[in-house]
Amino acid sequence: MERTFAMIKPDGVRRGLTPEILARIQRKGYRVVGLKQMVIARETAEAHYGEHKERPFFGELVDFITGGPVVAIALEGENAIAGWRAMMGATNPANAAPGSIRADFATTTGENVTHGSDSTESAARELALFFKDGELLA
Ligand code: 3AN
Repeated sequence: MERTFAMIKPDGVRRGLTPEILARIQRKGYRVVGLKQMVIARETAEAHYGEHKERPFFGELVDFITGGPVVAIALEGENAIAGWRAMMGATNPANAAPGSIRADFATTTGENVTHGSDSTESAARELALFFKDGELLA
C-alpha cells in the first residue's frame, strides 16, 4: 500500500470539478484517507513548489495556487503515486493521454486542474506539509 498527496487546484475548484474528480478517485478504488478544502498560505505554497524556485513561472505559480480554495487529498492504494499521476495525465494538457483528467478538463500547463506527488519522497514531504498528525486516517 502506498500513500500520495493529490490536490484539486484553484481552477478545478472554481470550475466545480471537485465532485467529478472525487468520483474518478472512488471509481478507481483509492481510499481517501484525508480530505479538506483550504486556502494555501503563501509560505506553504513556496515550500510545496520549492523545486521550481528558480523557474521564470515561480511567482505566477505561487499566486495561482494561493489565489483561491484548493482541495487537499491524501490517497491510499496499490501504486497510488504513479496511478494518480496516470489519472491526471501529462503536465501539459496537450500531451495528456485521452481520458485523463488534464486531457478532459484542462487546456494550459499553468492551470492544469490537479496536482500529484511524483515520488515516494515527495509524497511523504507533501502529505506532511498539508496534513497534521491526526488528520489522516490510520
Ligand atoms: P506536475 O504538476 O505534472 O508534477 P511539475 O511539477 O513539472 O508538473 O510542475 C508543477 C506545476 O508548475 C505544474 N502543475 C504547472 O502548474 C506549473 N508549471 C510547470 N511547468 C510550467 C510552465 N512551463 N509554465 C507555466 N507553469 C508551469
